[in-house]
Amino acid sequence: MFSKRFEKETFKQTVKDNIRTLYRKTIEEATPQQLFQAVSYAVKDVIFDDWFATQKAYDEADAKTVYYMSMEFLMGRALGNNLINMTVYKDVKEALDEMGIDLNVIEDQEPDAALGNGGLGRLAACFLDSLATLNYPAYGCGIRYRYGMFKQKIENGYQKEVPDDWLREGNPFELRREEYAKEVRFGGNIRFEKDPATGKDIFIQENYESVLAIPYDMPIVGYGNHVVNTLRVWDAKAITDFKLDEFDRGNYHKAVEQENLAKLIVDVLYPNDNHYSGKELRLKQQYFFISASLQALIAKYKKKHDDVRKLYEKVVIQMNDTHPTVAVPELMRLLIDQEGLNWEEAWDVTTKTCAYTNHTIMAEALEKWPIDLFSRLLPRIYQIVQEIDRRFLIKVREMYPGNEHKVKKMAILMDGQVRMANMAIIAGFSVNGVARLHTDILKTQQLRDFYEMMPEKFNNKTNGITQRRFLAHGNPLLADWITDKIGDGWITDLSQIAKLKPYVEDETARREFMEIKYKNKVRLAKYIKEHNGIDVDPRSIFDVQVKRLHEYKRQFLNILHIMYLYNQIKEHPEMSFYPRTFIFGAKAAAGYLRAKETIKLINSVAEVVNNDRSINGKLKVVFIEDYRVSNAELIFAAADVSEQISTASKEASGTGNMKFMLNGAPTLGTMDGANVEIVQEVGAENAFIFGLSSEEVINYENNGGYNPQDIYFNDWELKRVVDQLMDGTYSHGDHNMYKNLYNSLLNTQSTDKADMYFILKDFRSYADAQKRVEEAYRDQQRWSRMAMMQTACCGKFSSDRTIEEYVADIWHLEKVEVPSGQEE
Ligand code: Z15
Repeated sequence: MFSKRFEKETFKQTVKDNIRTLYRKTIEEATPQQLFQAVSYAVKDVIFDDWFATQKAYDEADAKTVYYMSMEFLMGRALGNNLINMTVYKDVKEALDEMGIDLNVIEDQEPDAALGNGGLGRLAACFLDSLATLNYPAYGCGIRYRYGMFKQKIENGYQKEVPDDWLREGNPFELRREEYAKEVRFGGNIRFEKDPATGKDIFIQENYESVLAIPYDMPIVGYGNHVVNTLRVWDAKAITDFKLDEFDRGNYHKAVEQENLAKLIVDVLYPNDNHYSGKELRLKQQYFFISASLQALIAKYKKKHDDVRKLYEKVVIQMNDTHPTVAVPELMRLLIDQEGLNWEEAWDVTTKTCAYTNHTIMAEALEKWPIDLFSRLLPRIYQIVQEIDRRFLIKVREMYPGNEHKVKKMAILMDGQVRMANMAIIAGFSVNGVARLHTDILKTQQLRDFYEMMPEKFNNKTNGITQRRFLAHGNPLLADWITDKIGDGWITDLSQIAKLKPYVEDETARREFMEIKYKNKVRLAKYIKEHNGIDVDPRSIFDVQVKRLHEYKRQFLNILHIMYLYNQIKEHPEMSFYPRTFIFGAKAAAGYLRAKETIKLINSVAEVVNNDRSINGKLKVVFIEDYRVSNAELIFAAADVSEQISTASKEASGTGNMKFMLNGAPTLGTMDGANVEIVQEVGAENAFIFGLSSEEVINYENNGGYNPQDIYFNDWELKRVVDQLMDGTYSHGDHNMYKNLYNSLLNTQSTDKADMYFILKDFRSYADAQKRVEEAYRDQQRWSRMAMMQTACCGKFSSDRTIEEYVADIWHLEKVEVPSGQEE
């Protein structure tokens, strides 16, 4: 039905038939959710044909495959994106229109697949989209969490977490593959024997608990190329095949325990972004999906190949941060204990197969498992880690004789902990950072010793985003306009978007561009009215900060500045001030006190400011509830200003910054992460840069910080804002509501360093940059040039470019052409 030409009438009939067979209803009687299911099943049918054709083509080509191992895949919704990539979105929209069905309403019925926290998980999702679009054989491997990222409710200004029951209505875009189930074992003890025949050591795990891992496959549709790759997420089920004897209490208890273990393992995504929590269950999750994925990949390899010593010729494993690093010793275990390789052979395979991406320099994100926990849960894996460590330290001592300082810093096992990053670097053949600045900081600071010992492993892969979801789907008005001007090549080759540059000097084009922005602001204003009950004026500047709530991202700086502006407007009502709408969206990890207090502060400032009639609507503050991929698409399209204000050196890359740029919003930001490269592409005159540089920050940090009191007592306007945290202005007179935030700045109670994130230090510089934003916006000709330049210069930031770099430097894959799976 979608084959050569979209067959509208067939499609309409299929939807009708689906409604009838699934629900015994007519189109008119069906609920929107039922229509979503019916439409999805019609689409799924076509996808599945291409899916099997793709796997067949890969099989025949015997192509090398990348396995992207990740605890997170922040996919968002599938239906609209699949239609875009199948290049039938408009046809389907039209067909449904004729049936009196609004595709947008249908899309809104789909829950987001929120199997991730933030940037790291969304990056994985963008990579899968690009891999499929670029014809590369790839699997995403992860966990099918029963509950994904929590839903955020705002009650009385506070965040409340509600479980995300995303599978409640069933997921039309998944396929359960019971036939590929794998057993995964935990705990117990290792018995050591010598094989009497061969004299080889054998290791037998005893008294363990085990679960059965069941894969669910989700199709990843490439753009217009009939490629459908696979995201394989594992569910857990108890193994119940041993005989349950009613007199055998041991067995019974074990059965119940395994039942519980299975349920618990895949129950919920840990809601921490950039923070390690050290929970045993989290390590179980990691080992669970890694062991299952590796068993499956080896089994698949062995179907066509008999020498597992050459696994690396057909398989490459990318470890998305340290979370999947247990892949290193697990691959060693499978190769040695199951496949009969000796240590040297197994190490050769493992170190030619595994590569590692680092996503942060934040110390609190580093995974360091307590050895007692690690060895109890994974006894055989621990033995292997010990041996990897032992052999590595021999090399270190060879290279740096007498330098025990190096040993201490580089060992995997140290001070009772297993340091996962060290293992990933030692075993990986590639170590990459995610933006130029980030990689440079890794080489010269965080990972300096490793870089000096093995410089050839280190490389940079600046992140990217998919223009298919964040422009073609999220901003259809702009997408059509661009295609009108330069053709649709940008959809699969974003470098072509530079062809817009000449239009920057075309006044009509600029007006059209700004009219589209305005329409998108109206669309967002409507969403805000419906979901937050707040009226915002689409003619005001939409100044947006959407991302996870974290101290280093400095939402606190943003809201303090809003408090400062409010004081100014109140004090100088005659002062000219361009109306501004500050928009926030952010989830805080459930146990992160300061982050939660920041959300409350934003909402309290919003309440005061939005209800103060004396300021004539000059200032509005909106906190968008439950920020997630689906509403992000609306938000980026409507933004005027992109807030990227992390403390320099802390944001490894950022990817939201690129989504704003793509949609024509200039960056107001620090020289951090990929902001640096954005400024390079768009020109310093088209960005609003402020604050300490990363060198300055690192310098202060190496010298014990700075003294915020010096600023506090010398800047009375800023002091007044800080004092307002404690004087009840934004708390109905409660003097304690923001005490944790207040203390974090001035360190009157806190155990941390005062103002660790340089908020007071950067405040004036930020306020100045905000002034420059206002000046620029007042000049609508200048602003429209600047806005268009963002879109015209964002070519570098496609995840297609990023993936091509991974392929060229790390993965070495070949493209496979796939015929349509539909009979023509
Ligand atoms: C996460 O979202 C990121 C890094 C992490 O180590 C963890 Cl645990 C979660 C983010 C970075 O903070 C962000 O700067 C980067 O753009 C993103 O990963 C993708 O690389």
